[in-house]
Amino acid sequence: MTMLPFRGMRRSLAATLVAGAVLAAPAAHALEIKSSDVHPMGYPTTDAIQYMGELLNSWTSGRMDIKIFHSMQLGGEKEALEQVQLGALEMTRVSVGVVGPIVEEFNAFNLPYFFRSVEHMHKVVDGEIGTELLNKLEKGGLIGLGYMDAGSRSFYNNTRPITSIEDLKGLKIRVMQNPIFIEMVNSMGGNGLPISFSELYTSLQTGVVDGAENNPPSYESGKHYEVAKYYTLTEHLMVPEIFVFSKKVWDKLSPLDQQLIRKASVLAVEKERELWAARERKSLEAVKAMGYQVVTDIDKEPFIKATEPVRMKFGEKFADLIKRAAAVK
Ligand code: BDP
Repeated sequence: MTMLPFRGMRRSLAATLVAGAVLAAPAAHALEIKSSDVHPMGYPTTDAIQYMGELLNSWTSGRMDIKIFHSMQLGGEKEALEQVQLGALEMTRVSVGVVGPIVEEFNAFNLPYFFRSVEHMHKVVDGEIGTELLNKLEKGGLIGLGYMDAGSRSFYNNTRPITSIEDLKGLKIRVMQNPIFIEMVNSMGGNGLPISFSELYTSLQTGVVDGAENNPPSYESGKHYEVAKYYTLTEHLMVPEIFVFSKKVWDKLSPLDQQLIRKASVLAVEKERELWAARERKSLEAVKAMGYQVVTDIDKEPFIKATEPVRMKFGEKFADLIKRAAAVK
């Protein structure tokens, strides 16, 4: 049996789990976990979930596996979450951006200019607060398995390069389906329009919107530069990714299978973060190399100032949570 590596301290626990899983294999049910993602294979999130499937497969001698429905085969993220809540789909990887409407505390992570740095974000999501929020997902029919990286989101459009906040004025900007992002864009002078990621390319192409906002890997991987050629590093959001399991299905799994999935999730997060760091560096370079214009030198202060009312309004309800997150050093 080929065994994939376990890391450090967790080795003995994982080895015990594996030994148990192998012994239990004949009696236990086969489990094919269907998991969706809007990104294609080769993207950090899809590759990390594939790795998770390989681990599960190896640990259970093929009894458990993950089948990935990538590239929006199952539509957008709102729909995927609904399917997972219903138990029609076992798992999905989505942006925390679309989780706010299910568990509103997640909107703390969706506030513009909230996290100070990637390190700060990691400390918050990997610490007490992150776990607390993952646990809250249960009331929405979801089991939170972990947070992956997604860098910072910036604006891009097909009308003009954004060199100051004034350039955003009047631009129709697609946002993820969550009211907080509509108000965020409006506060900066644009018009925020909530549209599913699965309809974004066409919306840009047909001029339903003038632009959108996302991290460099999504801009590059989705070929959005073809239809929105000006990218500006406003870095106004640092929204993590999340992957969730259906509580309906989870509750029927043996404690051992649940442990195996949890264990593989931890390793999938590590894998995604490694892949992310490399991909993020490459994406903007790739776009620039194709001759597209990227504005990197931008004064963020006016953007931070303009979005203050959004942080006030949406942050009011969980002021305590926000204070605790801000205090994380
Ligand atoms: C990307 C996220 C993806 C979201 C997408 C979006 O990886 O989960 O669906 O943004 O803007 O960065 O909808």
